[in-house]
Amino acid sequence: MSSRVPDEERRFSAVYKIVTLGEAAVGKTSLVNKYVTGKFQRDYHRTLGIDISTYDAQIDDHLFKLLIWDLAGQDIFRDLRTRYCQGASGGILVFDLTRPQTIETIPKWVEAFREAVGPDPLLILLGNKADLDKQRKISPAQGDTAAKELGLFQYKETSAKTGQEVTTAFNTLAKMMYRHHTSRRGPP
Ligand code: G3D
Ligand code: MG
Repeated sequence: MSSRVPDEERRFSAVYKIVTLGEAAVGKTSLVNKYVTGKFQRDYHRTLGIDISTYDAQIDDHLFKLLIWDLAGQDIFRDLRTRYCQGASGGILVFDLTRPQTIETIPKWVEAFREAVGPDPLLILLGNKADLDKQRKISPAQGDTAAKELGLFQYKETSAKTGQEVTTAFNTLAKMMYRHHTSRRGPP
């Protein structure tokens, strides 16, 4: 007798769309790959379009279906950025700790998300490539301040290469989305 439960019979606590946001080559795709497969993906194809990874995340007592949207084209119009975010419950907002210019454009991604989703965005800010310690240009305090100024709920330093904080970051976001949606629904 197989213990495999068919997908349609599983009890999901919720299904969420998550978007990745941030400049080119900060590590968005690598972070998603690390989270969904546990492996660091070294193949980098500069393709255009959107990849959607579907991932069943068991977090504490809940099983969530996460639809992780990952946008390959970076230099996109404001209108497309907003449409990409539509229907998202949350997002990971990524910059590269070794390239200060990638944190400077974070506000425009937050604005696109707010425009599409609402004034209270469930975005987690990630300073990625924490393994490249010698090339680091952004301090933990600078990342923290940026997240606070933009009204984001948390800042974390990650590495898609070593796996540092990757699972924690996505799981924290999933838990925040769940808390947010259940508290908004109110008592039965
Ligand atoms: P993007 O999806 O944001 O455009 P990618 O970024 O995930 O494609 O990553 C861009 C490059 O950064 C890739 O290198 C990738 O291997 C590297 N990278 C991503 N995350 C990390 C990290 O945490 N640490 C280190 N050291 N490198 C990382 P290549 O050379 O393939 O272009
Ligand atoms: Mg990518």
